[in-house]
Amino acid sequence: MANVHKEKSRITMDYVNVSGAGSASKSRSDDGAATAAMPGRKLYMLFFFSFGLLCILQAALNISLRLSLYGCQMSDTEVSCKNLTDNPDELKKRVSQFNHYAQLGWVYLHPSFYYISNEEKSWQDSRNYCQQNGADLIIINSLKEQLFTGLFYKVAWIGLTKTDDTWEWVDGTPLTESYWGTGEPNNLNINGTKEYCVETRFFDELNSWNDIPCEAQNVWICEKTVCL
Ligand SMILES: [Ca+2]
Ligand SMILES: [Ca+2]
Repeated sequence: MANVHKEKSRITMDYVNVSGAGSASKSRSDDGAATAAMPGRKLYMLFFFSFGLLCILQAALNISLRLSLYGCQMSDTEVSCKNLTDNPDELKKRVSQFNHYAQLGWVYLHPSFYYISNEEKSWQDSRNYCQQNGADLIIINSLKEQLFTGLFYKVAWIGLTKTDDTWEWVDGTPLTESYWGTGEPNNLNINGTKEYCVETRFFDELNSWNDIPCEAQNVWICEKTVCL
């Protein structure tokens, strides 16, 4: 009975401590053990609150870093593909485009359709053909795409030219990742013609590119990006 009474008394004092400073002062004088419990509880609460806040900050940091890294690795095409779901009208337009190029028999490798010609033309005439079909000469953005060009087993134009002594893709972006064949680009000057356009000559090798005069006749590869 004595133990029960003592426990009851302690509970009462805890309640009083919460109610006000005056009562707390009273409880300290009555029972030292009870008064020590409150600062401890506050410390625990502070600890758990701080720990929780730290976890949230860590999670936010992880997410922002992941987004930052992912964003760096994404090409403009992939970014536009990512944003596609935010725009229903754009999605409808892309579905229509997808059906169009699929019916034309172009080959699809996400996120683009490709066409390789049977006839041969100069680089510019080849580009004109692609543009007349709503596309352009292929821009090789990745290893996957480079390997893909080799699957046609043809020497073909790609959308890379030299402008002001700088290699540039048909969309105006500078060349960063390249797959030049051994000894290329060598800019051979045959009959005064510079090698300012690029073909995939060594198609059975990863590094297949060769610079060649733009007036040469080649088959060509068109690319049309359609994000779905
Ligand atoms: Ca591409
Ligand atoms: Ca060459």
